[in-house]
Amino acid sequence: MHPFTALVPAPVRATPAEGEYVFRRPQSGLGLPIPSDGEVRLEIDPARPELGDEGYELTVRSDEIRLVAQGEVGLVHGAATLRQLRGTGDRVPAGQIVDYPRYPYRGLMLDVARHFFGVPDVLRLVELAALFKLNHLHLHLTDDQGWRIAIDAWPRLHEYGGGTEVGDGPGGYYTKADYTRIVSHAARHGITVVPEVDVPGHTNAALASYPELNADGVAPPRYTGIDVGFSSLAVGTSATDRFLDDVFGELAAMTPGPYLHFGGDEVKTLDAQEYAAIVRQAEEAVLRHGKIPIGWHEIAPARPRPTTVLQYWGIGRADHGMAAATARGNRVIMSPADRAYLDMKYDESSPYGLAWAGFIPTRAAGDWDPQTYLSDVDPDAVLGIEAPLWTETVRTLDEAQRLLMPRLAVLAEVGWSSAGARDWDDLRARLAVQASLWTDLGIAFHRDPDVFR
Ligand code: TNX
Repeated sequence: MHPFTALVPAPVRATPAEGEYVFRRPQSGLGLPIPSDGEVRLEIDPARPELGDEGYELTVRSDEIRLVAQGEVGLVHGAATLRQLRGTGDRVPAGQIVDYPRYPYRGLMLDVARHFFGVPDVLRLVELAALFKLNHLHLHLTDDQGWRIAIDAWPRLHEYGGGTEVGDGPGGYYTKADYTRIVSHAARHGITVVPEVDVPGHTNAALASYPELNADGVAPPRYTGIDVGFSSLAVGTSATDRFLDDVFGELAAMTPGPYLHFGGDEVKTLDAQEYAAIVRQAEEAVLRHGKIPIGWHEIAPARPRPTTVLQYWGIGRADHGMAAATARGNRVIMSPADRAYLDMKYDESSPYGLAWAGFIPTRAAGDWDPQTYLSDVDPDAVLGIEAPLWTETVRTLDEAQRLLMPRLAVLAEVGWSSAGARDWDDLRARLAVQASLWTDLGIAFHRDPDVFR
């Protein structure tokens, strides 16, 4: 297979030419974001509108490699392409690639609440995401089982609420310095961090830390099981008011990216009015601190503002109010659980993962179109896609990688490459070529028998 035709995601246009470039220096590791060894000529040219914010033009000749983009992020994506082209060797075939994404939002979500993942693991996953040109890392920072981010005004959240996880592990949390390290590593890889503090449900770790956040004023014990839906912040109290304002305020202050996710999913203990009231309060708190709110699709009936982004996680094409919401102006990030939930098992033999949305073999992860998965949603309202990795059953980086790979690469292609271009036999062949690079880089992956025959 010619390396130009083995890229994942597939580029917009790739034109091979005669000859090849031979690298003078060996490359170890991912070598992203941007090659700094002087072997690649980098050019920022703001007068290339056809490339957009994230596109790039890569030209390889026997005497030179040249990468042009309108900005840094385009150079980073071009570097990812070059890394894949080079693979495990020291040469790249000549020719030109012009490339840009289909959707502006292409994300990976990591649940660090059910099981905690330390900074080095997160940095590694940033590099993995960047190899496939993803541009957002959504960190699910809080849940019933643990609170993972230091909040100065409410220190027991992380000091006490951070001390558990699913099972009997020690949990953990990120200091503000840790979080900043993640944000800057991500930025160097063209990735924007989207922090999520999930409210009003999935809050047992907070409720256990501060009695005044509970409707009855009594702190429950900490929780290490995997049930959902049983916890909620008290509605309409001054403590909840202060909590939302302080937490989203501090989170906004440490987050350079435009988005802040406030959750909103799976609340079973509030009635519709109470739920709508607290969702709007959370939304206002995010807006007050200058960020664009994102919420899970359950917030749609609470009539969020049109600027608020909804994250769809339904299955079987159930609409969950998305058609109406997009008609009102809301935009949607598509994470259909039967395609994009990478915590689902591949098949019955997967040693970890859940199966409530069905098995997701690698092929199924690529077998959908974000534009038409929900038939009544305005196609222009689709901001992009995100692949969530929930970690109820996932404890280590190795396990995380085996659930992600190769499906993360496939979902990255769903978000980047044009619709209709995807043919399973072709994609499978490209994944098989890329897998030797993954092995070389120490990236663990699942040997899905459909892909690796
Ligand atoms: C649903 S997706 C949840 C999570 C679970 C996940 C497990 C969503 C917004 N809520 O709390 O971890 O399923 O697959």
